[in-house]
Amino acid sequence: MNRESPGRTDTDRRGTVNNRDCTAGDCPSGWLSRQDSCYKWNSSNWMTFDQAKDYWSSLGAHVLYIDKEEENDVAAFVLNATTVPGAWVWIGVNFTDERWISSINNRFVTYFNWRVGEPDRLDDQFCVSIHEGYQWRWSNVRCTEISHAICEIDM
Ligand SMILES: [Ca+2]
Repeated sequence: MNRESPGRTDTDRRGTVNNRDCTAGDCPSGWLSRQDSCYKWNSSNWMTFDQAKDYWSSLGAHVLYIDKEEENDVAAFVLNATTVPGAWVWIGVNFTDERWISSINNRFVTYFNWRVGEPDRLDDQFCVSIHEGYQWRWSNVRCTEISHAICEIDM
């Protein structure tokens, strides 16, 4: 499977986002502290879901995961502060064996925030991405789409 990103290069958005890097609270340098998590924006690349998952895992973190309603506000704050306007952003939810599970711990997802009309196309849209234009509500998309990613460390 082609995991490259046709039509976009790694440097397309670099520079645009470098000045949006997060400030640190109790988190490691370069991470944004918010409630019980630390967040870091990937300033270098657009990635497929698997690429994003592997990349953040290598940093000891995981793809942003929204597991309850209160986290919507946190996620919106973090995303509005860090992402390129108009960006699609992965969240850690996957469709497997007819169920939505967390990509972090494989548990069944119990909180959802789908936008109107989603999820659809459950035959090939197994990953979930969010977008400011839809108030950060969820859309299921193909995992090979190229999106931005925010990672999170639970403190
Ligand atoms: Ca969809």
